[in-house]
Amino acid sequence: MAIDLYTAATPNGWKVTVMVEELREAGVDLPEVKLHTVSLGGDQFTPEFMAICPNQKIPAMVHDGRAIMESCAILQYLGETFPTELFPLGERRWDVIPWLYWQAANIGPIFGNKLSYTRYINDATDEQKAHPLERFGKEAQRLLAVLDNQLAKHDYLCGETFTVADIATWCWVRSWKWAKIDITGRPRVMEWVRRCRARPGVERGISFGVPKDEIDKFSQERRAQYRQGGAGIASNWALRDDAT
Ligand SMILES: N[C@@H](CCC(=O)N[C@@H](CS)C(=O)NCC(=O)O)C(=O)O
Repeated sequence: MAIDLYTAATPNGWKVTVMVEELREAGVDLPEVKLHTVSLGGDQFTPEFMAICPNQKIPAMVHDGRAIMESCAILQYLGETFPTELFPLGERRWDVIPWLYWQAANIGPIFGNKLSYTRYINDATDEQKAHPLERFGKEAQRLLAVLDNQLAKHDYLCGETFTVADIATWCWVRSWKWAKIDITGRPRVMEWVRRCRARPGVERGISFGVPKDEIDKFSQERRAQYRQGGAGIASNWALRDDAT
């Protein structure tokens, strides 16, 4: 049965397109993957999308009649349904699952907030932004130190093999320049960013929704587009306080 993936060209969206391509690289004979682009200008709030994702955010997926939201839950579902080293089963899975939660609870929100205050929120003064920028910037550095400690022990986040935890974390950390989170003082993290980027499955996954020559560096036009889209989601005036 086909997999229906509802997504957009964002870090959380790319996690799943990378996973799909990595599964293919690992030799998995995946069913057809139908990609549905969700315009974050409002499609996330439609009743049709909320039937799949009550949380009103991409990515979401439907497979075998089951709808799944939350990028890391989707990674786990795909990992368990199509077993490979990307999501080890048995005891070894406990090397990976905590780091998948770590990404969802830490890297995503902190890097996302740092990015929003750096690039997208345009209804606050510089003075108002100073405190959250400092807070999320410092916490991002602490998380990078945690990542760095892991990479001192092995080539990837959870051991010597690339797993869903690398996919989830890398999709955020690779945008360090856009979020203005400096990783240059951490050569091991820089090298891991490069090591993951060199994988053909990763390259194909992050190509989703992006012109080939802009995979690693957005054009001015793309920057403006992301700034506009980001502001439409991030600024207080755009936030909704209902879920209807
Ligand atoms: N914890 C969620 C976060 C998903 C998320 O924040 N998605 C963003 C795009 S990266 C989104 O859909 N934003 C739309 C909105 O906030 O209205 C996950 O990992 O799937």
